[in-house]
Amino acid sequence: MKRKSNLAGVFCIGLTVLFSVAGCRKKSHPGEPGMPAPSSHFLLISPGESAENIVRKAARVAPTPNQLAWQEMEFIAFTHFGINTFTDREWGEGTEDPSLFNPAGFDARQWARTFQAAGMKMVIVTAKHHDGFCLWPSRYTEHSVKGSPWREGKGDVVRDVADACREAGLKLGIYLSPWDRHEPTYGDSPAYNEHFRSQLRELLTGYGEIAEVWFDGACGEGPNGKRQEYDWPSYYRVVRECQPRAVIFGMGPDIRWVGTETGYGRETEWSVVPVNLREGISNAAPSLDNLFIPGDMTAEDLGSREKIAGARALAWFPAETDVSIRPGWFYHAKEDGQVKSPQKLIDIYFSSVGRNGVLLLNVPPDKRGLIHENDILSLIGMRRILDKTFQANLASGARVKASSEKDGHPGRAVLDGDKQTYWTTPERIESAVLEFFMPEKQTFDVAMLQEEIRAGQRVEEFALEVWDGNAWRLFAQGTTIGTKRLLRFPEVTTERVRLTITKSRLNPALTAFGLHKSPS
Ligand code: FUL
Repeated sequence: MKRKSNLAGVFCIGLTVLFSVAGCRKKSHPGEPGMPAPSSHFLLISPGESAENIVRKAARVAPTPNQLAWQEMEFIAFTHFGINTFTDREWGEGTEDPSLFNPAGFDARQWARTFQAAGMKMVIVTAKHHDGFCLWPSRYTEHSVKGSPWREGKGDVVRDVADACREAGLKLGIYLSPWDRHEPTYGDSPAYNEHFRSQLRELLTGYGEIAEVWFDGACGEGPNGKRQEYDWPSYYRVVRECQPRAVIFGMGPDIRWVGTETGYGRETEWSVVPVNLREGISNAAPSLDNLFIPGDMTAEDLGSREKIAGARALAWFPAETDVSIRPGWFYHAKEDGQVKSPQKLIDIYFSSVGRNGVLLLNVPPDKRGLIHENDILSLIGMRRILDKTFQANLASGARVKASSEKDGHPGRAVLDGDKQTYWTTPERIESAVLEFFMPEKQTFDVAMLQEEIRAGQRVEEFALEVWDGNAWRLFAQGTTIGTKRLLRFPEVTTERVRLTITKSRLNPALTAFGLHKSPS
């Protein structure tokens, strides 16, 4: 997903937002005294609203249950696989002969085993990339596995991946490129939109539950020289109808592209951001899927107070950080020596999952139809480091003293390992301190914080300090927290730490705090 300027012509890029559903309702949240009920995942700002009011409203925008489930996955796999795997290209022309596709050792269970062992929770498969070649035997084109020698044209990659994922307890996502360089109707907008919806429906009805639908923004000129106008709202309707629990990425309204393909998200990553709406809407319960206009979400600052002050509408639109384990998205033998090392993957994990994003790591299967040994080694190496780092929360035995806590939401809730409990302060107390007294000295170099995002994303600035016997000494600080914030710093040894929330949009609510030691 990136801004493109190239061969086939002009590309419409974009991302953006929108939703409609009501905010999530859960017994310990809305309506509780002192804890403002989260509103919806989307809201309109009236002309003339004060900046202060907008900030408070923004802090109450909350994820939908689908978005929440997606955020909790944290780490997911992308598999770019298709005709490009056999032509050694990144973007096919659409003229490739399907007979080139022949992954003789194809084994989706090997993919699923690898991803499961790496701690990933979902696999997103490129059912159709820009070249139009379909990994499933679509009824709507001959340009697919049907025309390949693989399994004598009777194979179905999507089916095998779906079955293997189910067996391994992984969720399944689908990448279906709207840009199709093979399909003759592409560029004849109504006809191609119908074709695209048909393919989408095929995938969303034939393979069990689909948890994410990945819409890229690439939009090249068709062979007939005509530009395709994608009918996004009609695509969303197909997804909502066929897979009501799926989230729509990119050009859809549920999840945004983080804005880079490096694997590094923003230091300050807001899940609540301004969104563009079509004109002419009324304030009466608008259907956001219909109003959403994909837009450019690549700016460095998307959700600061300054940005939201001028917004017409705000939405919960969290970041997905996609990156490939190799230089390319597709497999190329010449890149076998350029697989990212476990240390590099760890750095990416801290800069994506640890910066309020979900990490979508691409691991492209090779010509055999298998995940390459080098990629497996890196993934396993990464997993070992993560497991060792996070196996124990060194703060877990601490006594917790809060500068302020609301009834039923004590400071120690951040250490109980229970996602359903959280610490919060009474309303209007927007800066607060949690002090941790550990029974004995601990040595750590990683801190982990999680906000109770079901109540919204609120924290704007925090600091971590250690008591050195005479005074407090700062050892780490950050801005946003969101779903998860990870910080690394030089080793600290102490039995006393304090966390200060210095700035928050509403009373802060934290569900977890951890101190960890990475393996040396
Ligand atoms: C981009 C595509 O053009 C690349 O080929 C790749 O699929 C990447 C994830 O998205 O926009």
